[in-house]
Amino acid sequence: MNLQWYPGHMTKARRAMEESLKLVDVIVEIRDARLPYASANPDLKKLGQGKKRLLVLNKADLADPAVTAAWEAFFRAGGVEALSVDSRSKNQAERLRKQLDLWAAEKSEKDAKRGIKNRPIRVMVAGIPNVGKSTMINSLAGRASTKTGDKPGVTKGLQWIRLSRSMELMDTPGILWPKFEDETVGLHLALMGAISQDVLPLEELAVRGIRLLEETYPGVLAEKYGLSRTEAYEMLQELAEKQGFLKKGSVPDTEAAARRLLNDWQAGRLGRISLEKPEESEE
Ligand SMILES: Nc1nc2c(ncn2[C@@H]2O[C@H](COP(=O)(O)OP(=O)(O)OP(=O)(O)O)[C@@H](O)[C@H]2O)c(=O)[nH]1
Ligand SMILES: [Mg+2]
Repeated sequence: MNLQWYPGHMTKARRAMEESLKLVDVIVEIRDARLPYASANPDLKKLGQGKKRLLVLNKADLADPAVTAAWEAFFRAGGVEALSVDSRSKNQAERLRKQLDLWAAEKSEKDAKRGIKNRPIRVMVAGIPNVGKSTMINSLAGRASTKTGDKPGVTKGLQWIRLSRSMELMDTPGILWPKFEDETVGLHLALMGAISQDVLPLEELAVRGIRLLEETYPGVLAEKYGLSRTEAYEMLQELAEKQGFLKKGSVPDTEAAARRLLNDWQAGRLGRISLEKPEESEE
């Protein structure tokens, strides 16, 4: 699998983010709780050196709760503040707000000691495409202050949002690194819709997804769709037949089946599934 995907707006966004980093006190890195390893942006760790860093495992409502708890423990053991949330929920966003408020208060105290006029704490919200950055900001702000959408690449430029007199947030476009050296990373991102699915033939993506599911959550597809086959491509054909996705001459439309399967999976209709466990990855 050779995924080369780096739209022009990302190159621009990355440069603009590097520039703005000088102004920022805190980086909130949003990752997908279902794939905390693949959804990390290696750039951010580098760019964020010397700043406070908060790791958010978002879309936790779609991830396996036991696995998410293990990830939180894993990050905290490594000295990283980590929180898992469903960022569509205002209540859950509040937990994040508490941590940010704490840092804002610390900063204000420090500024006072040094006799500097206190300015609001500036927080950059960053992460890969479609992970929920804008949604998180809207929940924190209590209003639709930035555009969200169920596809990668919705936010195109940097945008400051004032939360209160003591805090400003910056929404950023999702960025990825130009090339996936690690094939599994690309596969996991494509499966969860973080990168455009056009980069791979849909059926190939679904077949690989089925194999992963069968390894980690065996029987989940048989149960959901009433499948009896066990080979991945045959399962896709059977799914097409069951759903009535047929082409001319009653040939199963495996592409339509693949689309259905991936949509169901991404939307959580196969249950709460995590693709990555901490012991299999390094931070
Ligand atoms: N189930 C679930 N869906 C979420 C959560 N957070 C965001 N979403 C959905 O994920 C999709 C992407 O959300 P956005 O906030 O636009 O993502 P983004 O990271 O700003 O994306 P870009 O601007 O394209 O980089 C939207 O359909 C949201 O409703 C969450 O915690 N749980
Ligand atoms: Mg956005």
